[in-house]
Amino acid sequence: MPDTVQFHVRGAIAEAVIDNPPVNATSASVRQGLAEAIRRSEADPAVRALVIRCAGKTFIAGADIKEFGKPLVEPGLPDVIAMMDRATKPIIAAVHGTVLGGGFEVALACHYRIASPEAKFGFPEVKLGIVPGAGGTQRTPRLAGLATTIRLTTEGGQIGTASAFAEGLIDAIADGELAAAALAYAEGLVAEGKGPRSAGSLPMPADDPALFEEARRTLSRKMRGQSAPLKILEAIRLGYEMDFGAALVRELEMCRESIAGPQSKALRYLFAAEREVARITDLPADTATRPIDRVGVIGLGVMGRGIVMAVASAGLPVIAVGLDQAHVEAAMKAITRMWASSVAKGSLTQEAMDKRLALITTSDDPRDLAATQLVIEAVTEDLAVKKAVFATLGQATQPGTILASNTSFLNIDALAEASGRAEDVCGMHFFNPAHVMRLLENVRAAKTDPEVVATIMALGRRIGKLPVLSGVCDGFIVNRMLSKRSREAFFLVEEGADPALIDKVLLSFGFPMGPFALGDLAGLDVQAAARKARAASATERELRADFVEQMVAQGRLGQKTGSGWYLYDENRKASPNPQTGAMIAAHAERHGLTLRGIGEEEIRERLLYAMVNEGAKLLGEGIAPRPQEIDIAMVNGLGWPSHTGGPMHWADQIGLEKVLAKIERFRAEQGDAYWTPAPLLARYATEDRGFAA
Ligand code: 3H9
Repeated sequence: MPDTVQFHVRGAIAEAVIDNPPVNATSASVRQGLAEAIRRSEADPAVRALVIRCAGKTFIAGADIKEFGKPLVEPGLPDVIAMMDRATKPIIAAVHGTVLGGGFEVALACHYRIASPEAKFGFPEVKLGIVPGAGGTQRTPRLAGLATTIRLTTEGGQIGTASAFAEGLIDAIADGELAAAALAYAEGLVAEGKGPRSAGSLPMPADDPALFEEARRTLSRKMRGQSAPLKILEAIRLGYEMDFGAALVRELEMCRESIAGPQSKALRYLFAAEREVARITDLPADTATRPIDRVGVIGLGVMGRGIVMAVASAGLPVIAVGLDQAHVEAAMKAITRMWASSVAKGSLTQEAMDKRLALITTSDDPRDLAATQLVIEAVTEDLAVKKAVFATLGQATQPGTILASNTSFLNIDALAEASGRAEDVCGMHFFNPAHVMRLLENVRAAKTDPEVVATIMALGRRIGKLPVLSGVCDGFIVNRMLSKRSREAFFLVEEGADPALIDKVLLSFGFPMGPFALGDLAGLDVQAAARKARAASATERELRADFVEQMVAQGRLGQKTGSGWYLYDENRKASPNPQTGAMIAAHAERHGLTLRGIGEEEIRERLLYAMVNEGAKLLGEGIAPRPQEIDIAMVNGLGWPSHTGGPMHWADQIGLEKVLAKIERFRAEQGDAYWTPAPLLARYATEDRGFAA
């Protein structure tokens, strides 16, 4: 037997115990071990049944992702599963932890399933752009029906043991220790003379084409541009088109095709990148973290409130400090209202809401922050105001208390100096709404202590965020890259592109929204204020493209006034706004500009390559440690479509030489100020390599 699978016989019951840390993936040695265990159990006349279970924290969490793209080492998982189908003695899966993907498929191919009460079941393949390949799309409908199968396989969510039992996906729930319960269960089966049985011999549930059609429509909208969800629907339908055996063969082919495709490659890259960005390259793994058991938040506007909610939701006590009592009360009212609406919707229990509220204490005196080990500042975005707050915090808190700013654009080094304790100062840039958005840009300033960096990275994960480390620059990773897209979007409009076409191009690329629909949603007054704040560093051409200011002057603030780039009805449904075309034409005439028709390809490339080029600058300047940080930040902060892997991975797939050639063309047409290639991009293009080597 290979090291990763132990085989014992206890009386009439054989046991195969998989031990392949960290998540008991079905790596080659596990597949070999399972095959050998089945062979031995079949060959041993004393054995009447075989139990398959796992050591460690989980049952098999899926196929081994690290083997994808490499030559297959025999036997494949479907071969092992075929052995189970042919077995003459009952095989029982005893499952705990996360029973996912290929692991769930192994369990479903076993003849009986017993689960510990806390187990979770799911098919996360879709999140990796993969069609399940070891019978998941064929056995699940036969056991649990179509609706459950479609939901589990196309959305990639998980269900608990109780639901799995109710849906017919497991046969028993372990009472007490799983190994002992499984042994007793197997002995019971033997005593009752129960033999093997295969879900494959059950009939498919009655076909329901309307259900498939509805799923197709929903998935095309919710997972726009992704091919796996629709392929999975096709795979489920195989059960109606051919017999079980033939359907398994075709399902496996579809699985392999999906793994070989660019979307799965991109999604697997992001899976690894998400884990990679937790490891800071120049920070020794044993860097100490500072204990945090109480967090302070100062400034209780929209961002401050969201941060308070995020911290309290994670079970950490938080002191919320506002400007005065009226601000504090308004903030607490807003927080209570938001959680109450979650309770009303059923996504939060009243008990959990009460617990969270009990973790929040309030004050209008920064001196109360002395009781915290981390203060997150979220006061108004004004350097003088923030400097004053940091000077106060430097005095009001103990040395060693981490002082983090939630600024989006201001210089954290300046705040660090103002505090008098620069080594304790860093950035923690949350995204709005802060209690919902996963991305957190943690910012290391010039003098930030390594322990502070390690602490905020760990704390970010503790409060359920996805922290990415950035250096100090104007806008950090996401806003700095986004500002280049906004610039190009306004320039394209000035040159003649229809804003609705620009939005459509990004929507079809896979973004949830285009820049103009987004502007209308966020509020054009908000956008105008942001443009004003940054006017000093803007070029003449950027200032001239003042559409937002023009609309604000006319009282067109976007969705909230029913008119912006688009018109909105009382349900906020958008339609074309004739005033927009008129504004663009008048603008062109006023400035003597000639409008031209601009095709979708140019629109896409100018918007997206502007971001790629800026990403290359961030890398070259060392602001972003690796392309992974940029890709994770852009996918989770801006909604860059995950199935393209993020801007840097996407550019790598196109080829940096091609990207550079286009950037050079835009430079010739648009000028050096906007399109000088990042030196790193130019160098990598000539070295014929990508950002990710
Ligand atoms: C599949 O099954 C296809 C079949 O249908 C077809 C077969 C023919 N393989 O997430 P964590 C590593 S597709 C290899 O931090 P957690 C991970 O990289 C697969 N390695 O822990 C990390 O390594 P490192 C379907 C894997 O406790 C370490 O384990 N299955 C795999 O927060 C810890 O991971 C999935 O998609 C894997 N399958 O969460 C499951 N999974 O420390 C994906 C994890 O070096 N996995 N690793 O960075 C998960 O969802 C979570 O990892 C899990 C644990 C919930 C299991």
